[in-house]
Amino acid sequence: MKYDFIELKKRNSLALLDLKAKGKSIVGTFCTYSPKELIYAAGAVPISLCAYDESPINAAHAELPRNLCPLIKASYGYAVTKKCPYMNASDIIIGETTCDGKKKMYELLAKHKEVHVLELPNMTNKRSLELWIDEMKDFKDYLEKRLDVKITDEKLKETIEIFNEERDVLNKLMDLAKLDPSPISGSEMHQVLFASDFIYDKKEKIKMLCSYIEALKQKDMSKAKHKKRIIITGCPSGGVYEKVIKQIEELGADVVAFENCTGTKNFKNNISTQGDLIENIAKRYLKIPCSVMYKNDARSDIIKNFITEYKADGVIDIVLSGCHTYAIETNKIKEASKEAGASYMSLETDYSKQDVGQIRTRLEAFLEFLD
Ligand code: BJ8
Repeated sequence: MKYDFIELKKRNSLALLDLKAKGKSIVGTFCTYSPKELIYAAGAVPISLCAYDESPINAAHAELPRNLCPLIKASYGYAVTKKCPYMNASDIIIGETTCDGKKKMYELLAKHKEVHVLELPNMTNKRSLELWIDEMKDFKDYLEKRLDVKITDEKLKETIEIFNEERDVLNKLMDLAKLDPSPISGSEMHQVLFASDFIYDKKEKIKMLCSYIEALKQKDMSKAKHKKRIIITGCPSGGVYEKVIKQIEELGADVVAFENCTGTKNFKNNISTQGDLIENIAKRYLKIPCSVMYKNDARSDIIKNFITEYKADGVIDIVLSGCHTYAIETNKIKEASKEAGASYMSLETDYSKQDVGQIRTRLEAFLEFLD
């Protein structure tokens, strides 16, 4: 069996356009806080619209400041250029009130597409949870009316079970990297996790992931050598994969875990199928340890645990230029890393190729220091 997730992603994208032509609704999302279970249970296909490519950025500059985060500019640039098939195919776009840049971008995006904004609270206390539960209820009502469907408890439970299964499998995949040497490289893992968001056929994906995990477990690692072990944290890494993840590997180290939205923020914590399902969905999503939250202490605890569990030597914190919340959290993550016995480096970058050499030099120095 060939484990080509990129090929599967391509096949799914083509099939997606077919489904769209047959009347299936496509719901674009920009953030891990989007409760995809509700979209699925409404019979629609959720598709990630975060752009990881420099090419559409110029088109956004007429309306967005140059010093804004590249992810926001590139995503909006695609709405302007109409060159992203996923953006073009989206009937509705879901936005959340996360960082200021995204919030203001959604206002502009409404000129191009129907945008439904979820009011994500800034904290995770009891009152915030109540607000978020109400948002989930309103979102369910909105989807039912807009798509003319009924999201029954039965359908929602079934969908939650599929998503829980998918999260379990993705966790198992990343758990493999706890082995030293790891049978899966960071770039393989990144490729699978990244493609994963674009494969809407969950059953096919889960099946392929399970056999991929089995094959990795059987891999002969007797001649593999120990390498320095790195955890990636911070902003989504899709747009800087080549210059960060690939270069770390070229320099002889291993990336063993992704504590970001390409990685565990996307698949930690399952949803209970007992009791009030909407409440359970709200609880799961509010646990995501994103820097946009006031007092986001959970992220430091996760980093400390990861350093122990993955036997990591270093933590590399990716900060996309203009991302204030992740930039401000760098000191906290540095302290947490040191406390758990790992070296730390924050890496501010964007989607351009201008700093590839500079990043390589910094990575080289950091990895050398680990020896
Ligand atoms: S849950 S990380 S997807 S908000 S990098 S656009 S925060 S200025 S991508 Fe994010 Fe949701 Fe959090 Fe994940 Fe703003 Fe920062 Fe840019 Fe960001």
